[in-house]
Amino acid sequence: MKKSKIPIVLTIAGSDSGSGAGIQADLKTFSSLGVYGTTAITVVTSQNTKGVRDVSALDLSMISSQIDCLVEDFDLRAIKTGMLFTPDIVKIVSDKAKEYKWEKLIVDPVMVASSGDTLLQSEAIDEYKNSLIPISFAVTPNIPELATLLNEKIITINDIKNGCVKIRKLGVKNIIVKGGHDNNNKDSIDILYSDDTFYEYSLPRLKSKNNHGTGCTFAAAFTANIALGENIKQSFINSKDYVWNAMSNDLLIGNGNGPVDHFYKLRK
Ligand code: PXL
Repeated sequence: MKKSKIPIVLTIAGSDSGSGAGIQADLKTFSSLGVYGTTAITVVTSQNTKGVRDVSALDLSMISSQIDCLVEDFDLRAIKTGMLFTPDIVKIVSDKAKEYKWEKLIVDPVMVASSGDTLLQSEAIDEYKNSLIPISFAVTPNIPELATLLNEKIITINDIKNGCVKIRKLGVKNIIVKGGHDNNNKDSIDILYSDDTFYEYSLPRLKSKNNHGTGCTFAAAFTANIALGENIKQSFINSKDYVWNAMSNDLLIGNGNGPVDHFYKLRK
C-alpha cells in the first residue's frame, strides 16, 4: 500500500444536509486537523438547524461497496462510525470491521440529534452491544447514550464511572463519556476510562446554542488524533479542546441549534 503524506481516515456515517453534524462535520474536522478524510455514507437526512425532516437509508450493498472500494485503495489509519440508523447497518459495519481487521475503530453510538430527532432505531441497540462495541478501539457515548446502552439512569459522575466499567465488560478498552448533557455542573466534565484507569477533563460549560454536531465533531477529532499517532489521553484532551474552541465562535448560521466553527483557527 502506497504511503500517503498525511494519514487517511474513514467515516461511516450519515449525511446532514445542513452540514453541522454527520459526514459533513467529520470531514471539516478531519481537514482542520490535518488528516485526509474519506466517507462511506449510510443514510441521507434532509435537515437544517431546526430539525431532521426525512431520513433515507442507502442499500446495504451500496454501504459495503463504498467501504470495500476505499479499503482497496487507501491505507486507512483509523475509522469512525456515526449515524448507523438500523440494526442491519450496524451489523454490516461490524462484519466489515472484522473482515478487514480494523484495529483503530472509533464508535460514536449516535442515537438522538440535538433537535431531539431519533437517529437510531431502538432495535439496533443490541446490535451495537453484541457486535460493534466489542470489536471497537474506543466508544464515545454522551450521557443519554450511555444510559440507553445500559438501560439505566445515569445522573452522577459515579454513575458514569460505574457505567464505563460495565461497557468495558463488552470488550472495548477505551471509553469516553462526553459530559455536555450534564447541565447540573457549571463545568462540562468528560471522562476517559482507559487501561482500567479514569481520567477527567473539564472545561467551563459554554451557554452556546451552537451545539449541533458537537458529538460527531468530538469523535472525529479523536479519530484524527489517533490517526496522527497521538496517545489516547492526549487525543482525548485535544479533542475536547477542539470542540470547545469551535463552539466558542458563533457563526450565526440558521435559526435553531447552529453548527460549531470547525475552522475557528482561520478566523483568529
Ligand atoms: O450529532 C449526531 C448526528 C449524526 N449524524 C447525523 C446527524 C446528527 C445530528 O443531527 O444529523 C447525520
